[in-house]
Amino acid sequence: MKLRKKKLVNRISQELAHQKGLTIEGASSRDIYEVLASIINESMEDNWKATQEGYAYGKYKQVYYLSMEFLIGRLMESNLLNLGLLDEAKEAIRELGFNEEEVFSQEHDAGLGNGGLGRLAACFLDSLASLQYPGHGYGIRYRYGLFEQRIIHGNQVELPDYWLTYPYPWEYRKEEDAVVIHFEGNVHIHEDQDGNLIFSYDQTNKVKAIPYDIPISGYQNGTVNTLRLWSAEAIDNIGGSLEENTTYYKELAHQHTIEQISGFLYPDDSSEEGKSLRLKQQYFLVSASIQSIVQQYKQTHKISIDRLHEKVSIQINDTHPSLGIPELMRILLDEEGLSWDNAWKVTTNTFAYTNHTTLSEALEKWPVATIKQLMPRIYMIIEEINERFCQELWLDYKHLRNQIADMAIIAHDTVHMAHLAIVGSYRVNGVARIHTEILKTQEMKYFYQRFPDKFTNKTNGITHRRWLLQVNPELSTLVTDVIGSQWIKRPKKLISLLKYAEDSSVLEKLKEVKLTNKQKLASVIQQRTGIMVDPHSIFDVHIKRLHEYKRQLLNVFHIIYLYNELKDNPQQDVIPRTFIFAAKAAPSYYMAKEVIKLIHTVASIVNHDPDIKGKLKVIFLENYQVSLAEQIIPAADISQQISTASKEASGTGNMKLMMNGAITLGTLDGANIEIRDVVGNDNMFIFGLTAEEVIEYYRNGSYSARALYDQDERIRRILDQLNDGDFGIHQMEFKDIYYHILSHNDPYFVLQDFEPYLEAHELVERAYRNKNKWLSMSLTNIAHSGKFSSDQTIQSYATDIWKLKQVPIK
Ligand code: 26V
Repeated sequence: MKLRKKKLVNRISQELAHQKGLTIEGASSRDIYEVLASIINESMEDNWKATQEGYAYGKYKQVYYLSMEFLIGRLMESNLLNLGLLDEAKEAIRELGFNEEEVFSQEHDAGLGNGGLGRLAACFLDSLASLQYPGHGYGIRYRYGLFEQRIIHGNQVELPDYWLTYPYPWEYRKEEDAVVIHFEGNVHIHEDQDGNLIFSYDQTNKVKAIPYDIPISGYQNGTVNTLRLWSAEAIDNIGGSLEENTTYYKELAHQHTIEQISGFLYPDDSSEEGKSLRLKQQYFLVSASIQSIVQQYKQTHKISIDRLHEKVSIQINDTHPSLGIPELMRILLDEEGLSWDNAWKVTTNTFAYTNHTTLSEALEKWPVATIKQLMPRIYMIIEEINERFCQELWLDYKHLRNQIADMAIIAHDTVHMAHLAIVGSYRVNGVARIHTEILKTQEMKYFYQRFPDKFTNKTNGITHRRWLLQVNPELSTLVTDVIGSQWIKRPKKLISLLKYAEDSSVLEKLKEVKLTNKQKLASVIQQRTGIMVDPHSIFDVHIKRLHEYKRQLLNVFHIIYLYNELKDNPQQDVIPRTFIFAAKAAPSYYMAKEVIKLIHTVASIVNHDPDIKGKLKVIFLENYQVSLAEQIIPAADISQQISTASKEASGTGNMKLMMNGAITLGTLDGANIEIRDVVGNDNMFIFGLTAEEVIEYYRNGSYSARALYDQDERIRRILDQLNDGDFGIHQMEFKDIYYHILSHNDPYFVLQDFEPYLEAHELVERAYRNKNKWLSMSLTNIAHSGKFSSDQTIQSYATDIWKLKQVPIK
């Protein structure tokens, strides 16, 4: 360790001089960051090459994970960790007179995702490499990631996230692997001598896709896989016709339009505007990726293209890349000359589809006209797929016409992407057990009846290397001291911690670790908000995208209730609580933004009220992103996972928080159910309606928010306070929330779950008073969290869906 640290210190000094002509004294944290990144890259290069050669030489089957989002966050620490150099690097940085956090935070988060779906993709890449599976990511190199959130007077304001101000050190532009994508144009059909139909296109708008490759290293195992992100560029350089000014400007405008394709990441947004650009992005991603996959297949395997599926699986992350299905068909039919039946066999044995939500507003549908105009040949293929599928259905379901209409890919001038994805894939998976069951019995029930073997569950997971080893070094050291270090490679070994659930010396150390982490977060909070919080208070954490179904509003109602109680009875003996929120709302999601404003308004009242005497604090940390989550999670006591049952497909924040010893306060939804399976009711706080009850309410329509308002005076008081403007700057400030709940009949059952939620909170407080019991619960959660490592999840995808072999690197 000493030696390697010394070497690193010397290397950094040398490279500073060599690359930048600087001495240590003259260097900034930025300089150290850049130089260290170049050293890390050099250490990965040989392994990256060896990994690619190994895959090609052994002709192993490869999996490609296609996703519109990869929320990878920062890479310096995880690369160091994987190279086995993290501790040495931290020491070297300190020895050079710098602060490691300052150096690591020079890296702008790569925020190329909205939330869970994008972060899952990033965790999967980590596990694929760490398990030595040949698995690569394909995505878009957006110039602007998810917006930066600022809060001004309690309101969310969105700023562009320009993350490429400084050169991004982890990417390699691969000019030689560029491909061309065709949009629009005309399709011509001819017959060859044998009477086969031949399709050709002209007058298309061509866009060049340039790949930027990012190395994805495995944990201390030599494997380095690739995340390939595509950037859109115009094909012809400007300047060919300088004499003619109009052409020059036209050309510039044209170039600008093309570059827009990889211009920015769309927020999860209900808005209709700019939709066709989003569709262009999707086709851009899949066309570039599939061309690249086919090229690599041809270079590696000297077998014919009709065996592609033996060597390639393509996983599509939600329906966003589902145009990959007709795109592969197009390549096989028009470029490789396969027959329809042959091409369809290959395609449907290559694609597998993961569904991440059952929210109807999030299920993708595109107008026929848009697809037809932007990608006419692709539309023809979708039409043919639909035609053949409906004919098949017709044979079996003549008597069930409605069912055919419900399953059609094209209906009412709309293309249903989920139907295309199911029909074109050999496996369809949900992301938690309950979610998969809901797909099978509700949302996709006809498809399940027709293709029962396609459907499978793959409960999500998170990489324990980033979410425990890297972000919580104090806890990791404690765990390793107690049970040894095997858990790092085999997360299920964490279960050995259970033996220490009653061991007071271990529990005492766990208490110290949590307190240290809470003190650290308290100082982050102080720096960012100016508010002092008490590290001995309960840190009650609710961090995720802001959405009505995630019910941040229920949390706020409870805070208002506690505030009211304390105002009525200031002498009450309560354990001080710090409620911590972080969440971005989609820019055009009005209700979500109102909730953000409400949190801030309640915070400013509660935090400044002298009667409260610090018994309650409400903190909202702005600009939630991976690096902020990494600071909050190790310090959490309570993990709020309170979605309306049946709505949260899985959740992954629940797993991260559990792994760091937080105790879940949650509904029986998503993966919370599977967390309960392992830790039991004694080690978490479960409350509220079940998914069956929620679905039944929707079905029979018997729910009445108004009745609850009339019956429960606590609820009435809170809602009236919103309507009367008690929490607003002006009267009726939050009347929209009030009306939304009462006149839309509280679609997410906030009022129905209010009382059970209060009771659960009382249990939390009671449990927290018994410190040893609490610590024992916390340790039990950590012990069981190995089940939710993405290593487990990837292992299951690899054996059941992809049929992959592990490839040790020489
Ligand atoms: C999209 C939209 C678009 C329209 C407006 C409402 C809305 C709401 C949500 C979404 C995102 C859907 C996809 C997604 O991010 N799903 C998340 O995937 C995670 C990984 O599987 C999973 O843990 C989360 O439960 C699930 O919400």
